Amino acid sequence: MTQVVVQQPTIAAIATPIGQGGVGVIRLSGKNAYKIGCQISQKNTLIPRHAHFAKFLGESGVIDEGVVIYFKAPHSFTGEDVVEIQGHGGVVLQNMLLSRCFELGARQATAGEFSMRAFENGKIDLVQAEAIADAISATSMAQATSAIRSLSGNFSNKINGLLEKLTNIRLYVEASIDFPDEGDVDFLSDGVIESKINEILGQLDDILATAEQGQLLRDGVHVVLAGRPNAGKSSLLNRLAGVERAIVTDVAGTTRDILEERINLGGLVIHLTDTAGLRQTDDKVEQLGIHRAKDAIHRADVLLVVHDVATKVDLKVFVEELLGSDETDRTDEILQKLLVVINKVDLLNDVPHETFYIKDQLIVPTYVSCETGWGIDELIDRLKDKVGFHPPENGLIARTRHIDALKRAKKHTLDAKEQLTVFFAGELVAESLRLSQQALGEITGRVTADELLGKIFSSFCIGK
Ligand SMILES: Nc1nc2c(ncn2[C@@H]2O[C@H](COP(=O)(O)OP(=O)(O)OP(=O)(O)O)[C@@H](O)[C@H]2O)c(=O)[nH]1
Ligand SMILES: [Mg+2]
Repeated sequence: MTQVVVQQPTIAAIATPIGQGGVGVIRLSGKNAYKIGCQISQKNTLIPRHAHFAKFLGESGVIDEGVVIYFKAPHSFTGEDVVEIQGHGGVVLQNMLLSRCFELGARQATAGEFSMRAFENGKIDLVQAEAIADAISATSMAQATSAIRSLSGNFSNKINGLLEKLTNIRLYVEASIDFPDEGDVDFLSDGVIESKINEILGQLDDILATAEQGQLLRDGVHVVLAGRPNAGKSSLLNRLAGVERAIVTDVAGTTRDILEERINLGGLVIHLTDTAGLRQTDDKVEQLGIHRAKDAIHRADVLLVVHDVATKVDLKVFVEELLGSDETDRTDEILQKLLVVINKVDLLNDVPHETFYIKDQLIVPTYVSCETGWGIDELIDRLKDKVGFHPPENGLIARTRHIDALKRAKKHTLDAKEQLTVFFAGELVAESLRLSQQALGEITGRVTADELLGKIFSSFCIGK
């Protein structure tokens, strides 16, 4: 049976990047897309999925020539009638063609509106829609391939598999509530439900672990460099970035403002912030810089404290001072995200291996030389360990909202297990499993608030 799609008012947008290119594509979707496509390309009919060569006609003559393709509903990206007009990739030509589409009744598509329609018409689920945006904005190969795997349905299939299992257990539980005396078996205590719940918990943990890696892959981590003036913070940023991005001099207090650089460390994207060296100073500009540095330190996922191996100042004292200067006492929080780097080991004959304790935490510094590059690979490995970045072979892209929903699903499933094994409360088991299902359904969009949809699709580019 052919799916019936209610076609909405026609939208149009330039689907290729604005600029100069061999080809530029205008995309139309909606109830008049076919009619507008025929008018512009001067055709009486367009055969679905055929490339028709055409001269594109404007009000006062031919605008451009190229290829027009018609995708008949529901066999199109949006599920509606879609027409793609492929002309030359010039800004003026593309805008003239787009204006012509508007004259013929289409309106400008808003950001993500094509994908929103694809979602509404059941062509893709929410995870896949997000994966499109992530694939387009990917800045590393790992991000791109993971996004395409999510787009192909790998992530959605895992969620749908779990949803199906939850439905089955709910049926079993509901049956045991409705027919408590059926046969000789007491459904609630025969162990079947418990083992099925355990199976789901195991799978939830697996998906959660994959999703957490996927979120790290997508969003990266915020790493902040802090330390005394001249320790080599800016030199470390330059070394990790592979370009001379920050100014480096032997003048203490060189960096005044904070500077952020996005760096790809073998798949892990870090947003690295260089800061002003921390010291007592009367210089107004430097004071402001130090204030900003402290703000950045609190916002960091990982704090790299850089120390000059040759300085007389004791590193332990410095770190303790840094922690002590925090009025709100987030010492433990800062200790958690702390990595200590001792720089300039090229100035020594032997690299020391000193460790020390702050509170009860053992601090094992990483020794490096920003000048020669010695120890930098080890630092990168330790950074990855610190944030738990170990992406699996077939990773998937994921977002914070997915992880939040997975965690809620896990909590409700654990509740279900408790109601079953501790309280033997069949109704409450069923209710917790329903809540777990609801949380999982939010991921693919089976149960989703309109407000969330608006938020997701508005972050897309126009034309997608
Ligand atoms: N020998 C040696 N010198 C280094 C190394 N790394 C940095 N330096 C030198 O140390 C000095 C300070 O380096 P910066 O990177 O500007 O130090 P910073 O921590 O950013 O300093 P401020 O911006 O003033 O806080 C410069 O003269 C660098 O050339 C290193 O590994 N070995
Ligand atoms: Mg600096």
